[in-house]
Amino acid sequence: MLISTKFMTLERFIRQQEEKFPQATGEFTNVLFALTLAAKLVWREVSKAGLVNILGTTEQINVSGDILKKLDLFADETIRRTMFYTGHLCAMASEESNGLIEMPTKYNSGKYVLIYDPLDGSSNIDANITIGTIFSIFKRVTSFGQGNLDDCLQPGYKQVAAGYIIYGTSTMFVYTTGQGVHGFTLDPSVGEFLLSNENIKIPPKGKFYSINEGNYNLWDPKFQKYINYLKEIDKQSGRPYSLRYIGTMVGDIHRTLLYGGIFMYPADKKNPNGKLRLMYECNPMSYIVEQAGGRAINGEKRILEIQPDSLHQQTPIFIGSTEEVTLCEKFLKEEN
Ligand code: AHM
Ligand code: MG
Repeated sequence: MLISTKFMTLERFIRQQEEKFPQATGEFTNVLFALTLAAKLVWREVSKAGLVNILGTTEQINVSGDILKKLDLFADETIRRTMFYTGHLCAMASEESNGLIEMPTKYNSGKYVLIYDPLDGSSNIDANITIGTIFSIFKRVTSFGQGNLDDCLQPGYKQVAAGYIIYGTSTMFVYTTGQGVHGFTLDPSVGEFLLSNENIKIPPKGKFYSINEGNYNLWDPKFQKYINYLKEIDKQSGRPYSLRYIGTMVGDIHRTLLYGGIFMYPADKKNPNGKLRLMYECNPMSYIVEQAGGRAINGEKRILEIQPDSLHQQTPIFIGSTEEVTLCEKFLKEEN
């Protein structure tokens, strides 16, 4: 029978993926369903951010007397509340919280762990520039009851799903469960994410590099040499590359995924361990990029192989098209 994919909703797609695993209990599917709801709730607020006065301080009062929240705190709370009651999670951690999120007792003994960055690119919120939500899901390692830090601090290759929601010219939900990367675009008129980019593959090469080049003087000379190389004029090797930098990791990596190239946040004199967070940002984005056929390293090894020791740990990251990351790696290892 021919199955139509014309109106393949995200929920239908998730369900069809689940059917490939006869042993599936539906718990994982329900976690993903809850995430799609959280995404729509956050999108609703993000899309009216310019209309209602919810930007700025956390404690503004709106016309109806409600206390208004900053958008990133709103997103954090929305995701937390939506995910609390699935009953399928045992632990949650958010970039906005210091330690593990305290979960309601009746609902904290599920099989899965959710780690998320509620609103990435927070410095762009007030300027109507692309922002995003990132999530990462692990299976618990402890056997029962409430989850703990051991359940969270697993290397990225153990993720069972990862994804992001990008609030840009349109809103997209992009995710992987280890069977390729799939993108869904929100049709706001019906409130559904519809399949728009099935099985995304990152081009093996790309002419864009993406980095905060203002930090140039804080970088290691080997890395400076690599960036200088990208800017040299040499028609044959396609140089100079073009620079693109939004300052929202989700947006910069989404572009890299579709057009090819490399996104980097290296270590520097100010941030000796890099700036971006392994658990909330680098692991999920690396899982997605690898699933799309790209690479993600910290300069020495795969991001996904780093054994985390704390929730908020940072790491340098070089991520994108395979050939671009490999070229960067050569400079970092001074093989050039
Ligand atoms: P955030 O989670 O507080 O928004 O910070 C992370 C962001 C990334 O999205 C982005 O890639 C990076 O910080 C930009 O940093 P910089 O302003 O140093 O270039
Ligand atoms: Mg972030």
